[in-house]
Amino acid sequence: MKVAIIMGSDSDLPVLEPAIATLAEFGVGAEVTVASAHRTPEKVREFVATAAAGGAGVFIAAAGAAAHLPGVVASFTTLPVIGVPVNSTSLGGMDALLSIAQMPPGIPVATMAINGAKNAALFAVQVLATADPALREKLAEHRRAMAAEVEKKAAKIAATLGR
Ligand code: RP5
Repeated sequence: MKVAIIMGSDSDLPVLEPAIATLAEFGVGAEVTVASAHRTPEKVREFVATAAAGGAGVFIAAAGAAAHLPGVVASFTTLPVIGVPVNSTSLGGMDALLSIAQMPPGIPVATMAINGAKNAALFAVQVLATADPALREKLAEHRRAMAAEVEKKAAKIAATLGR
């Protein structure tokens, strides 16, 4: 397992699914759990310690509302923590975004966009790729594929408009 994913509730899972799928696409092992900074703080501490001891190189932590989970995860490890604010309240995820992004100096969390789970996975792969040339090549290929998709769309629109 290279990436440890922790979410505050099972209700966050649909938001995290693109991250899980993206890591699988890159062949990066992931362990996924539900643990809450407020409701099961001891479980959070244990999961972080076990994942770090088990070879995780980076954490993805996702939560909604007053989202303390990514900061709490970061408090237990010096491994990089990527935070995903989840849109799960009437504030549309702004509450979680600010809770995660506005970490006081000393314990950073790399904050993604609201519901930005796919980028969290890509960022995790980029972190791991700093020490893994094969992963770097997979990232380069992924970008080439995205560029080819854009060109395909441009060609389709040009054909539709007859230009
Ligand atoms: C947060 O509260 C969770 O991360 C979730 O986004 C939100 C709602 O949790 P549930 O009430 O669905 O368990 O802690």
